[in-house]
Amino acid sequence: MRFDVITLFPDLFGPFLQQGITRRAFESGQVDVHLWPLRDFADDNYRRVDDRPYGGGPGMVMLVEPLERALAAVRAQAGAAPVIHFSPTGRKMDQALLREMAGGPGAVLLCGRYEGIDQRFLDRHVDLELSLGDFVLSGGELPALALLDGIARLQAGVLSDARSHEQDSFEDGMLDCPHYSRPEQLTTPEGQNLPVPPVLLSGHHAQIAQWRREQSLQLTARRRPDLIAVARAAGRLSKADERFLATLVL
Ligand code: 9WO
Repeated sequence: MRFDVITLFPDLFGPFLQQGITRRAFESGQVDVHLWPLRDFADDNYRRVDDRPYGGGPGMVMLVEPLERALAAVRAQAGAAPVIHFSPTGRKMDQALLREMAGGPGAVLLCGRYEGIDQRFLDRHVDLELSLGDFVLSGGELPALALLDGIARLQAGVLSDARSHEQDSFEDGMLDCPHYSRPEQLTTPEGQNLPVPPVLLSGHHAQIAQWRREQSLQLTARRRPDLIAVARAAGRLSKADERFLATLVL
């Protein structure tokens, strides 16, 4: 799958894509990322890609023409993948969307800066607007990296244990259970002893699976009751899940 990133700050991408487990997806070419520095598509000696907003007001607006030249260059190499723009006005990015995209052809990722992009470019070329949440950043680069990271780790062979993302929060619509590792007893500086939940040391795989499911259900019911309602409506809660949820005092 191929991603073409149009950005004023291509240097932000390299270091991130070259670190950690997702590096494998990028180095193996499973996820092929091409960076398109927008300034290369300016048409004047000052490499201008922005100008003042009509109607006045603060800040600068990204110009249509350099963006159209950049997109034409992408199209000449990459074909007709959908164009994604990152903005708080977009559809909330979620794990279902990442799963869907992880099996697809890729996309053109358009990273805005300054006050934003001339609306005429957005109207003509953007297929999908994605939001990470109700907050404002200084550019679309971090949301683009978040999408690339989320998709890279879903590629076959990227996680060392193939089943590792079946346990992730949201893969089954629930929040992930808590995790513990050594030591078995943690002594805090205040002299408290914090043991690992005993069931995890028991070796009873069925009991461990049940404990983890119940921890997931409890955490989800407390923090994200909206996700419980969705899972229930979709028929993804078992009778045992419902019995356990009925015992909870939230
Ligand atoms: C910013 C903005 C703020 C409030 C309502 C709508 C908005 N749209 C944009 C916008 O498209 N901004 C461009 C991209 C240019 C300035 C930096 N940009 C940006 C994207 N800031 N914050 C985001 C973003 C993207 C996805 N999820 C959260 C924030």
